[in-house]
Amino acid sequence: MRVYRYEENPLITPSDIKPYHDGFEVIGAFNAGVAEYNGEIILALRVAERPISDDPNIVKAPVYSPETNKVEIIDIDRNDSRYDFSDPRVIEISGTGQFAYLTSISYVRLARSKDGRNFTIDDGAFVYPSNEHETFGIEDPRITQIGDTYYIYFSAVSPVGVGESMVSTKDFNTYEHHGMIFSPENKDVLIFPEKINGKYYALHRPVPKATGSPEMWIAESDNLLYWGNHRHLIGLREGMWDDGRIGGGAVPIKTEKGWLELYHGASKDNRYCMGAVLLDLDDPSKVIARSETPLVVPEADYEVEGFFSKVVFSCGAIVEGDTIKMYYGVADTSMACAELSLSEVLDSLK
Ligand code: MAN
Repeated sequence: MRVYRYEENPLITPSDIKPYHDGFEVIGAFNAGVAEYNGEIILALRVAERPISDDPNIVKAPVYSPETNKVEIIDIDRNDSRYDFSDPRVIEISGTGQFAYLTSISYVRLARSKDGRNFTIDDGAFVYPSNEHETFGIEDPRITQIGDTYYIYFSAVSPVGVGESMVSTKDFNTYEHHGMIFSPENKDVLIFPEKINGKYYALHRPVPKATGSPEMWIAESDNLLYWGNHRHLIGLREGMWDDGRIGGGAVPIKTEKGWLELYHGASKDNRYCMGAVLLDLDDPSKVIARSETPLVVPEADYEVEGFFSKVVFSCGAIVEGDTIKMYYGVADTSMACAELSLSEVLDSLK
């Protein structure tokens, strides 16, 4: 597989972004949703900001308060054995696999470009936490354009779980909030860009507890808000690149051979790669083919080293002729873009 990584990579890094919160530092500008609007490419960045701690023994957890519309900071002693600090992203409750707090708070900020390589970053936030389901932040936005409306949906994180919420905009200036469309625990929702046989479709990724794994499902809707007819789509594959967790990545791409979904797969040791699955054009619950080996593996230094290393994670792509321009977050830190040949990707699927 030929993968052409832009010379300008990483295209956007935390140092390009002025913190939105006083006393915070930007630690990530990554996992952006992608749209074309007014002759420009828009990246809806997940910007993660962390309170600066002067004391190495204190970890500061930011929590948004819907009552005050401000972020409050909770100080946690690094020596407190009730917590486990080994995953830099979270403050885990020791031995439970669940987190008490995140170490940063994310929101959505826009970057705009005419050439797809050089971006100007908007001042301030575009979508900012606004309710009790978003107190730990909003993450990993994807954008589906239907007509003149752009649906932007993202993980809404709070103490009651991680679900998927949605807003819509026509102008990337104001938006309407539609609330939570998939309840916890669910992430990695991808809404198809058109109705198929009269229904909207979405991929989603629940995290079952009693039995089952974090795998990809598909659902239908008449109105983009209420989803049903949930069916399991694809699962983990033991011993392969995607045996840890999988989830949808970019908005499904319509091709002659079927709907092409670029998805992420993590191995058991948390290496995140991008691969693809091809779904039937008339019935996307039918799987036609899938990547046996990943299309893009973290290898460039900016993909291997960062806040959370060895991650390539796409939330959106643009297709021009045979070229897929895949925008992707690298190492939970920055944004990059790589071009792939659509026909080569389709031919590689088995
Ligand atoms: C995981 C990671 C983090 C994210 C949390 C909450 O731990 O994806 O980046 O903040 O989940 O969604």
